[in-house]
Amino acid sequence: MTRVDRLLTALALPEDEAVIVYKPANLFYLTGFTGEGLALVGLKGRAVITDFRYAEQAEKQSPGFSVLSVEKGQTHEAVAAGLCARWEVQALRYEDDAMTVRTYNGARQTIPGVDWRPLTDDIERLRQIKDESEIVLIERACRITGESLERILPEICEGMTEKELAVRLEFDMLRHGADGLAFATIVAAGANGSLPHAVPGEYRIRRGDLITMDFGAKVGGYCADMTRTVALGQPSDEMIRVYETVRTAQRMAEESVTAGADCRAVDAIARDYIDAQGYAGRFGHGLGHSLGIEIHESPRLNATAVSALQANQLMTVEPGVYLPGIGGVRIENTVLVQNGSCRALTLPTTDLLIL
Ligand SMILES: [Mn+2]
Repeated sequence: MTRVDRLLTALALPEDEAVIVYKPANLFYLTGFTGEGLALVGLKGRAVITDFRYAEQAEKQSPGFSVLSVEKGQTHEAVAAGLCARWEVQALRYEDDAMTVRTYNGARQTIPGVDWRPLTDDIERLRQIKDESEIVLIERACRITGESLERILPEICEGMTEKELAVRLEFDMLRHGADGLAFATIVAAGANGSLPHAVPGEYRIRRGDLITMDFGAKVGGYCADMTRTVALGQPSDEMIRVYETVRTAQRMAEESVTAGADCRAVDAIARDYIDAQGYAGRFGHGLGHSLGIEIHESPRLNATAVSALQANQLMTVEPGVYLPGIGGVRIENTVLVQNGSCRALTLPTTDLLIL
C-alpha cells in the first residue's frame, strides 16, 4: 500500500473528491518529489504538477504519478483545474494550515465549481507513525550526529568561538554522510547557555564554561536532533548540580517513554523532578517533540499534550534548566518509541564530560 493509498483510505475519500497538496513536507512524504510544485491525488488519478525546471526530476522521484508541467504563463492551479474537470471532482481537500490566503483565493478562482474542505492534520497524522524505511534514515541521521560530536569534542579549546564550533560540527556531519542540516545549529557557551535557542556568535569559550550544542544531520530528507552540554575545565559546583539534575530528569523521562504512555505524564516526570530540585520555572519549554521530515512534528511532550505515544513514533526527550546571567544545561536524545520501552538513537554519553 502506497502512502497515497493509506491517505485515501484514512480519509475514506469518495470518487468525486481529490486532495491538493502544497506543503513541501507533505508533497515529499506522499510523492517523493523534492522540487517546487503541487500534487493532486484522488481515486481517479495521481499527478505532480511542476514546471520545466523540475519535470525530469519529478519523473524520477515520483513513480506512479503522472508529471504535468505548466506552460509558459500558466499557473499550477490552471493545470489542476484541467485534472479536476477530467476527474469530475466536486470537492477538494486542502491544507488549511499551509495555504496562504492569496494562494487559496487564487486557487478558488482558477478551479471553479468545487467545494473546498480543510484537511486539518490528516496527512500529518499519517506521518506520525514511521515506516521501516523512514526509521532507517532517521537512525542514520542520528548516528552521524552523535559521531560528529565525538569527533569534534577533542577539538574544543579555550578561545574558540561558538560560531567556529558550530561550523565544525556542521562540516563534520556533511563530510560523513549528511545531506544537509536538520536545523540551524545551536552552540551556547557560558552565560549564553541560559538562552534555549541561542544563535552561535563571536563569544570565545573560556575555561569553566559549560557549552550546550544542539544540532542534527539530515539524511534522505529525515532529521536528527541531539543536544549535549559539556564543560571545558572544571565547572562551578552550582552548574555541576544543574547538570546532574537535568541528566537525571532526562533519564527518568526517557525511561517512561513507551507505546501507550501519556504525553503529558512523560513531560511531568521530568518537570516535577526539576521543580523538586529547586529549579521551578527554570525549565520553560516542553520536554520534547516528534520529528521526521520536519524537525518539529506532532505529537509533543508538554504540559498541554492530550495524546498517548504509539510504537514507531520518533520523539525527542530534552529537559533543560536555564539560569539567566549564569548559564544553562540541556540534554536531548532522539528516541524510537517501542512497545514496552524506547530506544535512543543518539548515542553519545550523557555523563558530564569535562574536557
Ligand atoms: Mn529538539
